[in-house]
Amino acid sequence: FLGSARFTKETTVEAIRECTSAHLRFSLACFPESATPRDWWLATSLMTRDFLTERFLATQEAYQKTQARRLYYLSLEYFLGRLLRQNLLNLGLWDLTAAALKSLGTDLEAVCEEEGEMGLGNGGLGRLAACFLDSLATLRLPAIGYGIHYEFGLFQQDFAHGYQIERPDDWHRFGSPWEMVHPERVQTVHLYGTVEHQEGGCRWTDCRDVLGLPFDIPIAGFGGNTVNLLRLWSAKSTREFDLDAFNRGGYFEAVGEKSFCESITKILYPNDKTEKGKELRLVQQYFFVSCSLRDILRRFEEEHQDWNLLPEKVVIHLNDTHPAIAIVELMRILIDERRMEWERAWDWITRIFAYTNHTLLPEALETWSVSLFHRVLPRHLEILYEINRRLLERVPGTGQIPDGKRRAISLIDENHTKAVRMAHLAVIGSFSVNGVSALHSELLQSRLFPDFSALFPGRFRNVTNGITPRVWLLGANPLLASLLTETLGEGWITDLSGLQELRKFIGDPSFRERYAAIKRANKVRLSDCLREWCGLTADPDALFDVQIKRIHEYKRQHLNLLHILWLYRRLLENPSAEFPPRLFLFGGKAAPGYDLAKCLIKAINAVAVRINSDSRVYGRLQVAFVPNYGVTRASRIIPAADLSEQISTAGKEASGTGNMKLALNGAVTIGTLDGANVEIGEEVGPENIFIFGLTAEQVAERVQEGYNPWEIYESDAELRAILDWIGSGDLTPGEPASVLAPLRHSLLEGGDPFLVLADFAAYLAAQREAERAYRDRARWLSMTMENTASVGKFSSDRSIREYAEGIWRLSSTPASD
Ligand code: DL6
Repeated sequence: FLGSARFTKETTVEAIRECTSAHLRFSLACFPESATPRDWWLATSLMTRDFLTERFLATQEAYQKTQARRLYYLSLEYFLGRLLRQNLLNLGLWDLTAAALKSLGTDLEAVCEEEGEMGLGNGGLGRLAACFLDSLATLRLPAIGYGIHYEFGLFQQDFAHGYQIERPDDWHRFGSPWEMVHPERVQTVHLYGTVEHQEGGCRWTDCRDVLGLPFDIPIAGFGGNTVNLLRLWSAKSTREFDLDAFNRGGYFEAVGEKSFCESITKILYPNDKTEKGKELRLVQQYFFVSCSLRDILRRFEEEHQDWNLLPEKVVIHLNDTHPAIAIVELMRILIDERRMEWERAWDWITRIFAYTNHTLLPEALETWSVSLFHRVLPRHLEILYEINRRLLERVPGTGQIPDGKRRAISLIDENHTKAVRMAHLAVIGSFSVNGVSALHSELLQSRLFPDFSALFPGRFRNVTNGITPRVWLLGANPLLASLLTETLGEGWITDLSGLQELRKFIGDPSFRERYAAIKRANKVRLSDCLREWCGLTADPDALFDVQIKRIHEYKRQHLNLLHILWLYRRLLENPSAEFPPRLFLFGGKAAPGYDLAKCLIKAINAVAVRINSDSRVYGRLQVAFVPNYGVTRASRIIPAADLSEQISTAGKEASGTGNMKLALNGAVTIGTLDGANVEIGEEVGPENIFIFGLTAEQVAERVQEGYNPWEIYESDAELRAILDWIGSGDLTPGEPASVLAPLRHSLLEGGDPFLVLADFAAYLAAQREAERAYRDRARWLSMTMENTASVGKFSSDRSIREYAEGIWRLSSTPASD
């Protein structure tokens, strides 16, 4: 409905109004007078999509004309959040649209609130993929993201009596204005079956076939020149309905195949670290990888006559091991379908694939039992064995029995039941393997893959994660964004290192006052939200101490909780103790099957109820657990935070990206030397961060020596009292005393696997230091401004530039205006 209006600098309010009104009338069949807020959101989104589509076509034309080398980013997760605000900001149409809607009697901010979020991801990994898509388009890089069109995203979280309740996330129930379905690009995927070896090749037969239907979502870069594509596959049955079975009287049999197929993309697995041995998960992975590879090859062949150009024109990135089966699938296509020689095919593979590892946690390293793998992908298992045979040939060994090294690097783990190690496959099939922070990349080589690192020197590197400033500053913190633009110009939006210039203003009283007023306003805004989200009346002048992330033992929400209880006890013992008023704010979901994480949620909620209703600490201490934490709530919380809790056990958090978002918005970090905290510390300087606790090396040493949490328990009376209190049942009146006992148990009898007690004293000291700094208002303000000014490195534009130049060899390919 754009009519003659095109996306240019001259796009007018009038054009936007007409296009929105036309969608209201012709796409939604409704009159403006009777339009609901949702109708306005839909019409505004469809108007925005028209502009996106116009730029999308121009972008694809530019890529095709230049026959650009393309990146194909494979990720099982994309945590996009809401899209309307971000698309309008990136297209530069926010103000015009606000004016257009106002003239139609509607408020754009309110319209944006109508949007649900696209939660097709668990946490950091999926959100990183979303930030990367934004940066790829902003840097005008020829790229396509591929993933799964889950019918249900990450579960919605509620609390009942402090316990986590999960509800399905039915985000797609009424469709989405952002996507376009392309039935003409459907792909067929084969699963199960058997392999027949014949002369001249082999046949994979008797398979179950599933269709992959693509849903396309446009991804706008900032400035609107480039709009890239995110293609998400939805599984459909080849036979919607078996009429013969139905006629025989079997209704369920008649729809059985359909429901099997559709179950494949029904739901995002809600676990962010482990998902062992689930057949459906392996099927999900293979399904989206197979659809994507066929689509990639089709695109290549439409553009190029010469098949030999494939490794020159195509680079495929594996976002963690989830899509690593792509290595074997492409190998199968090359040798079985394209009849290439093994050596040549493998040479191509190791020029096409690159892999990012996102975790060192052993339980998160994917393996598939050989028997399951064989059942689902029999031909792939054969190929995998051959890849392994050739790999092991490279390692000196003795006869048939693999020596320690061969065992260590083998694609097959023979220690328990035989299992395929997907991380090993990803490493040997890729020309580049990277970790996501300097520390993590170093540990990847020294601890996780020492043998591969010796075998393939030069393959390993680091690319520290980043976040997009368009979402996490321009979109989430409009007041600060305006101040920055007014002070420094717009450059920071695409070159975040430009924030360094802010240092010149840190001593300027009027700038300081404005910066402080913005933080205060954001805290007031969050306080309003907290009333709505959890019925809490927060004090905007309290220190907002924020820990927002998935609930996991290694992230140590319990360390935070122990400190809260310590503070509570202190205040009760000594009501005149000098502490600034504090609000401790938590947000995050626990995997539904992760009992201890759920117990932690219950514990935090129980402590919140106790403290918030205790008049003795009224006005001094509050605790809030924001339910259903996701991208949308994060963008309200982050701009209002004072202190950012990044307190994982050193060596366990690969990078973290919440740490970057919070620092950029002026929160000061209290954290361990883990993941990207190390680099944040280097950028902001030791005087602007509170670092505490054991280093990764010291953690390893303590464990090696035989760490015993009971020794700390015995020697620290205060800590002992807190742990016993948690185990006593006193915090959960009316419920069995055992409700929170697992928490105490894990820290003592359970051996405290994440060394919470070992870091407790150091954490306490760092907290006291943070309070001292906060009470000195001038010092604190300088610290927060220093944080904003210093973290330009953590823009995802910088990460993507490093990938594009150092790994993908991609060139910026602008579309014509
Ligand atoms: O790289 C993105 C993000 C990191 O910032 C987190 O530190 C890391 O925990 C997370 N990793 C995962 C791994 N899941 N699996 N597999 O989510 O990646």
